Amino acid sequence: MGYRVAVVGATGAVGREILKTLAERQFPVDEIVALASARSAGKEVSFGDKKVLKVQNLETFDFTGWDVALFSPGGAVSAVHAPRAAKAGCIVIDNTSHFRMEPDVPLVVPEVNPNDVKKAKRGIIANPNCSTIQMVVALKPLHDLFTIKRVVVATYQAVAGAGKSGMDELFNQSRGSLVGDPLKAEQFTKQIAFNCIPHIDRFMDDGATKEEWKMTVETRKILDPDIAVFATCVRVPVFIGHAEAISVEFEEPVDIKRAREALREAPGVVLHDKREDGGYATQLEVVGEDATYVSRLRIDPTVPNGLGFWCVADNLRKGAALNAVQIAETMVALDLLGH
Ligand code: 11C
Repeated sequence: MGYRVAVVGATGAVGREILKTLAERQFPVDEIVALASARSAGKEVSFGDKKVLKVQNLETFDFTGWDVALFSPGGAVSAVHAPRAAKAGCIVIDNTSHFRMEPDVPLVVPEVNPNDVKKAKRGIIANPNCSTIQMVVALKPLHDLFTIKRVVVATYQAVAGAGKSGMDELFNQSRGSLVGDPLKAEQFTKQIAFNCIPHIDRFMDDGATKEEWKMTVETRKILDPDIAVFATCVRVPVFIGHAEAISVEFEEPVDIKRAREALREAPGVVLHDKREDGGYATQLEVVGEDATYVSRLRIDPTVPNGLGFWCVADNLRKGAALNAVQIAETMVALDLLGH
């Protein structure tokens, strides 16, 4: 049996990646519709190699009879149209930050808390922030072994996290600085070409940015409310792929051999850690990959029960589209989708 599937925000970078991922993973689709703002209605988007979909207007679309909608249109649009779709009986998987911290909306990473999809009382499931997703995928097997107390993380986040305009700005500034053209900073607060900016999303009252706050509160909601997280989120001149340097303090003593074995076995994780020149994963190498890569695993002797590692993933894929599609797959496996 197949499903009637809507993709909302279908012309954006994540929307296109969702369509590609649904086709690649052969999600059981009976009918598929691509939706976006009135401005984009009539444009064409690809679904797999053979099919082209004409984008329809989200504003006037009736979700009655549709099984699942994967949303990535921006928070303000999801705020209006996700509840409208859910009310019509269509399960919503929302990629924006709008509903994530609402208590009756599960926040799901299928490798970590798959059964939380059963708690979708309002018919909405939230997809976490990209930098949180890859971190909790890597932390989960370690938490199961030694119980995490505290995490300190510094991120190295690609401009794709800021959408197509972020990628255009890095391209134009890089080109401009090499050929002597004037540089304009529009999307980012400072020049991003050949630079790193310790600022993603808006500032909060305590001096953290909202991206840093998201990493804290989302990790606690998905993995364990007792874990303390201190994050510093940095935008770097990389087009696609987020990297993170993660230091963890555990309740129990750490056995590095067991940590390695657990990471090797963990779903969604590839341990790529050879302790030699080039024996680690970098952003450029994981573009288009599904897994979260863990490298540079080592004991941190500066704290009791400490472990540090480097973690890399494709932020558009595991950080957004793939995780959303995996949530839909989880619902299919649990027989929670369809009428
Ligand atoms: C970035 N992580 O890299 C952001 C993008 O809450 O879904 C995703 C924002 C979100 O800029």
